[in-house]
Amino acid sequence: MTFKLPPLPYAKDALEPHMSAETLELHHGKHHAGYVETLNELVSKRKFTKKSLGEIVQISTYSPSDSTVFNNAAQHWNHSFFWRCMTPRGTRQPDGELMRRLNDAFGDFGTFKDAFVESAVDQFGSGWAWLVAGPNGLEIKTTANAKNPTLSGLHPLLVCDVWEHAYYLDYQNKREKFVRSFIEELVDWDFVAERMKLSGEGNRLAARDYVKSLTEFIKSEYVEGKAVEARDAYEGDEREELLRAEQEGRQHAAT
Ligand code: MN3
Repeated sequence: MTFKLPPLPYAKDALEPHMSAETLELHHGKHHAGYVETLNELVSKRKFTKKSLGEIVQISTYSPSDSTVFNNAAQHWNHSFFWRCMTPRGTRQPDGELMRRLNDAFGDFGTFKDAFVESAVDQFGSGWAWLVAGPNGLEIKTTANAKNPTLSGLHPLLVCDVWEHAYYLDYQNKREKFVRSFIEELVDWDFVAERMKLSGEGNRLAARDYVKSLTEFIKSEYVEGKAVEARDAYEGDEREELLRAEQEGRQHAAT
């Protein structure tokens, strides 16, 4: 599979003054494009040619010899997600179910925003600050370098890139000011709400698929074939006993 740099979902100058066209030009057009280019070079030479981006991220993370593949694949995933999290038509705050769940998890929206900024600032060195949905409800997580929360089975709803290349041109060393602008002015809360709906639907779909495949497996002749093979491996009295049990089982199933 050849990966492509996704186009930005807005014009390069659309996020000004909070994120400049110059930052997006370099961040999207050079940094992200570079990850995609390196990833394509690496996967063409390795065992990942038929895998999706999500699969490559999950598989390569466990393989020390594939750490460069992991870094470039995960950075492609993270950046593609990051661009979608922002909009020039920001609504400044979510509503409905998303707001209710943020209030449940953090007390109120202001407390959530402060906690998000604090976590992003506390992430030492390069990394990412996330809002995720998981078994404990909505939570803020940070990850270092290229890592992301899908590696721990969590469902990302929102991310802010806190590598220096994300903010140095516009905010210099003031990461806090950058993340504050991001959370106050740039977040596409409609996208975050869509992601949240998907996490519920995703779980239901996965559960439905699991039950379906299990039912098909049980109904398949494969299961019966294996039982017959196992029974025939016995000899003498033991085999007679198994045949009787099988006969009784069939009669029981028929009634
Ligand atoms: Mn970046």
